[in-house]
This record gives sequence, structure tokens and C-alpha cells, in this order.
Amino acid sequence: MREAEALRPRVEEGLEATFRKVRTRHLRRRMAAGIVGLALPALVFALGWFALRPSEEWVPAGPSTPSPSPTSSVAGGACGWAEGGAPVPDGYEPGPRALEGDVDADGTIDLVQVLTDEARPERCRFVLRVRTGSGAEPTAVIAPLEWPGTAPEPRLLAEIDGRPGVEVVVDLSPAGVYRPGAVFAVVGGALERLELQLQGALSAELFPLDDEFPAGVDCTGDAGTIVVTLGAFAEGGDTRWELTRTTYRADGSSFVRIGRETAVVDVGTEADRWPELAGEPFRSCPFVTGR
Ligand SMILES: [Ca+2]
Repeated sequence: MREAEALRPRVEEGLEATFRKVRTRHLRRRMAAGIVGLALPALVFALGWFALRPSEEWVPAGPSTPSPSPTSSVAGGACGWAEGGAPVPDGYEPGPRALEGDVDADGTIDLVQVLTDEARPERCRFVLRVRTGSGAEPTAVIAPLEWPGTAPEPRLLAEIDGRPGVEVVVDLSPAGVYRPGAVFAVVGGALERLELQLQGALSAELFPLDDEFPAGVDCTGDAGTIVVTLGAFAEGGDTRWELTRTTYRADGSSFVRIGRETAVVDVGTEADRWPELAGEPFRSCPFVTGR
């Protein structure tokens, strides 16, 4: 038993290294395939996109020094106003998509919006606001992703972390194929951004909503427990996926990894996939609204 425990970290490191290698190789292959048949402007755009795309952030990177997340919420006041609970300054306008649900668990319905002020620097341009039934208005600045064409918008509300009140899922790249998301909870009257405990990965704040490669997240049957599934083409061709399903349990505002399994499956239709890979993030969670 003790020997098995001692071996486990080495086995996990091996799996992670293999997974990173496979994914990197197939991203290169996909980039090469994309070059064929593209006009020059599209080629330039594609190369830039692939270069900027943080392909590794889904993948636990093993013990290393954590790098600052490119999408961290800006700390209070960094945008020139006391974000958090103060009224949003003039100039920010709500986007077209609004969601309604009990985010702060007080029994009343709250209004969730992302506001935009195009005149502000990019990192301060987008603000998530929850207009609560009690009159309080917690806010959080959302720095956009680091490539063009990404403007955050509210995606859905769902019970995700096991604590009272639904969480807010923000789509950080609504127009893209690669769809990272941010998840917020109201805790003690303030918005907190939830994190996946990825042990040194680049972007613990990003939840995989969807991608052309297998990528998805869903609740499990246990409150506050989620499964994150990621994949790439398996060794030896483009007919099989190598998938990793990692289970996390919420501990405050962090999701702590509690389990992992890997599998190689045939590339198939949505009906053949696990539910979390169907392009509907958090589909099994309680109280989902806004799909
Ligand atoms: Ca909750």
C-alpha cells in the first residue's frame, strides 16, 4: 500500500508529461493543416492566433513556479475606481445578454450583466455586475484574454461550488471555437473568482467551456464536485482521442483535485462523448439558467 502511494506522484507526472506532449504535437499538426489553402491574410491571422493561444493552460503542468494569470481580475482600485461594491462609473454600458437568478442566496432574484466601456484600457474595459434584490451591486473587473476578438459575456448561472447561491459563468471568448470561461460566486456580499487548483499551470482561473478538441466541464452527482475533461488526438493518427477526466471538489473558492482517469476513445459524434464534452458546460449542475 505504502509503495503504491509512493509511486502515485511519479505515475501522475508521467501521465501529465505524456498528455502535454501529445497535445503540443497535435496543435502543431493542426497549425500545419490550417496553413494549406488559406489566403495570406488568413494565414497571418491563424499564425498569430496559434502563437497567442495558451494551449497548455488546461493541462496540469506539474510542480513549478506559478506564473501570473493573463486573465486575473484586476485588484480593487487599479482601474481608477473602487471596484467591488461601489457604483460602476459613467461610461460603462451593459451588454445585450443579461441573466437572472439568486446569486447571493437571499431568496430574491439578481440581475447579472457584463458592462463595457470601450474608452478604457483593455484590462479595465469589462465589468461583471450583480444587481442584487437587496440593492447591493457587487462588481468584478474582468481582464480579457490576450488575443483579439474576445469580449466577455455572461454565459449561464448554475449551482457549482456547493455553497448557497448560484455561480456566474462568464464566457471569455463567446465568438471563438476555443472557449475558456470564468466562474464567479458572491461570497460575503462580494464577487469572488473561483479557481481550479492546477499546481503551477498558467491559468487556474480558466474553466474549459468548449473547444474543437475535447474540452468541457460539468457537475458530478456530489454537491461542489466537478469534472474537467480535456483531450487531444491519441498516438498514431487522428481517429482516437486521448482523454483526461479530472475531478475537483470545491474548497472555498478553489477547486481541489481529488481524482483523475485517462482513456483512449474513438473520435465520434456528440452522442458518443461523455456529457461534459457536448459543448454545454455545467449542463448537469442544479439550477442552470441561461443556456
Ligand atoms: Ca453556489
